[in-house]
Amino acid sequence: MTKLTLISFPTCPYVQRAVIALKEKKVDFDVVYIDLANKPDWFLAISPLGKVPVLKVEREGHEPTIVFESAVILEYLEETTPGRLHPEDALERAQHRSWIEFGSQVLGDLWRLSVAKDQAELDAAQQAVTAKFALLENIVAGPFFAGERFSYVDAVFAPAFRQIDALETVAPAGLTAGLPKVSAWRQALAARPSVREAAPADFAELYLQRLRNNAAHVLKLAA
Ligand SMILES: N[C@@H](CCC(=O)N[C@@H](CS)C(=O)NCC(=O)O)C(=O)O
Repeated sequence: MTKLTLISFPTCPYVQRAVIALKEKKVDFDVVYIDLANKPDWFLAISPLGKVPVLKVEREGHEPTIVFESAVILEYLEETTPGRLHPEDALERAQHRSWIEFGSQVLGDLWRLSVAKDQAELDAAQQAVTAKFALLENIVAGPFFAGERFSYVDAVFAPAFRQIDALETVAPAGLTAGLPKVSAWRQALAARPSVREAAPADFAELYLQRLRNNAAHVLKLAA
């Protein structure tokens, strides 16, 4: 019997990837939230990069083991738990891993968008996001990334779309405007139970509060 504990932060999009995967695979796990602004010593002792998510794996007869980096956690879960979220074919699997990395870059762009202090920084981040979604418009099969089957690429993009949903409640930026396939994908992901359950109900408020605390330029565009 293996016990899994996910060390988490409520609004972290990388944590959400792991939560979505665990829920899709119907695997039991515990969650421990930490305050990233005041990281506890026990966390710093087990987390080499000081970042969440961290997965603590406790197997009978073994010392607890730490797995860090969300993409690595997803791979570990794929190899050890039922329910396939990667394609069977090695080349397709490699492509999905490439798009997972692309998803991380989108999160980086969204981070830059959320901390932009002026219009020039905001424009640059916004253009980086829209250019990546424009590229995806030609790749997404629909309703999910690779068709009917939900995959890890979906688990990776769902938290990015959740951030955009929150952002667009106050400062419509049209980040997926004019992209029908990406927009439909965004809607399909928002409706998926594992995605809905992967973040707190007040996610949008928590996310926007962080933007307010950072005096984010994007909020100044709000009507
Ligand atoms: N590459 C990492 C990124 C994780 C990450 O950036 N987590 C953020 C929260 S969303 C974090 O823990 N930041 C704390 C810090 O950098 O001090 C992953 O995929 O797991």
